[in-house]
Amino acid sequence: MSLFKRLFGRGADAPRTEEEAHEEEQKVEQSLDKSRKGFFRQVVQLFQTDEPVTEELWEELEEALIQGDVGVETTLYLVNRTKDRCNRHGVKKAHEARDMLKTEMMNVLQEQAERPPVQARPYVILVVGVNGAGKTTLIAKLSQRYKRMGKQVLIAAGDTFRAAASEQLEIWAERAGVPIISRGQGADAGAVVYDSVSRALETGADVLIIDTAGRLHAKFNLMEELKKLRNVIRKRLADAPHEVLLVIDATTGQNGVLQAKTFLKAVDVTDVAITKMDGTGKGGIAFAISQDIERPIRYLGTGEKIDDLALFDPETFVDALFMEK
Ligand SMILES: Nc1nc2c(ncn2[C@@H]2O[C@H](COP(=O)(O)OP(=O)(O)OP(=O)(O)O)[C@@H](O)[C@H]2O)c(=O)[nH]1
Ligand SMILES: [Mg+2]
Repeated sequence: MSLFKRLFGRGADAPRTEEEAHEEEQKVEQSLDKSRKGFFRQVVQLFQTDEPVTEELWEELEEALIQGDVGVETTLYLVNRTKDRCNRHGVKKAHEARDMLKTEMMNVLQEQAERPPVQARPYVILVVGVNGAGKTTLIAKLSQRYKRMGKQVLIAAGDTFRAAASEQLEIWAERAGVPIISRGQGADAGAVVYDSVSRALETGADVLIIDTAGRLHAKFNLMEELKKLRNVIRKRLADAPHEVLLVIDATTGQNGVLQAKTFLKAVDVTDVAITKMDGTGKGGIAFAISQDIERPIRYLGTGEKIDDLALFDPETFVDALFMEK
């Protein structure tokens, strides 16, 4: 199936033409340059040969995957599933095992079934994640993306804690050409959020994207604040937020995944965005995230610029890792 067909209907910001889908594929491929040169080079080499499949091959695969931030548990799971698949299919040579591995890698990423797109207006997205994960940048990217798809977007500067956070988002809003509700540092985040939902309702906005803090003053609990914000949204719009997007920085490795897990319990995370894939040689983190966070990966951040964003597609991702370039 073509990438376009796979992405078609995946929500209001999915590519609408073959060309757009192809551009997106290229972004994913480029963002995995470092991983292909990094941890994945060895994996590809292991499965290029005519050599018989041996226990040693599996051990070396294990080592390479763990090096690539796939995580011990996910690595063992993946290797065992690949071994089983090879046995079932009577695979004897390393290069034949390659397709078995590819299939199981895709399966890991596909285990978290995609949510069917939710129809709502305004469609409210609450963006959460630890500080520096790339939330604000992602919001800029999403704003531009939805706007390009003909949607009327509003953004809310719900991070009122960090100095200059609102200004940073204001600059992005201007660049993307979308309106913003912002009251600057020190304002009550709940009030900003409440106002933004009201404004979205009044103006008939299609999409409202809400930024949140990644860190608060020691005397405030971030998770409690986020719950509060979610409740404020619900007061104004009972079925919102329609998407709670957890942003995870690919360069932070296993520790980043562990930190991200704390958000799962506090707010009902629906989807994950992995940022800075271009900045790591250990893109195996995507597999660990899929297994540990147990939410579909919806987006991939592929660079610092406003259009460095792709919808995450398991097949494209795995193909790009195996690509010879
Ligand atoms: N290379 C690369 N850099 C990124 C990407 N996404 C974000 N960044 C960079 O990561 C840094 C932090 O991004 P922000 O968007 O400010 O992160 P944040 O989560 O809003 O941070 P706080 O507001 O402090 O909680 C910035 O320097 C971004 O340019 C990406 O996909 N690739
Ligand atoms: Mg921010």
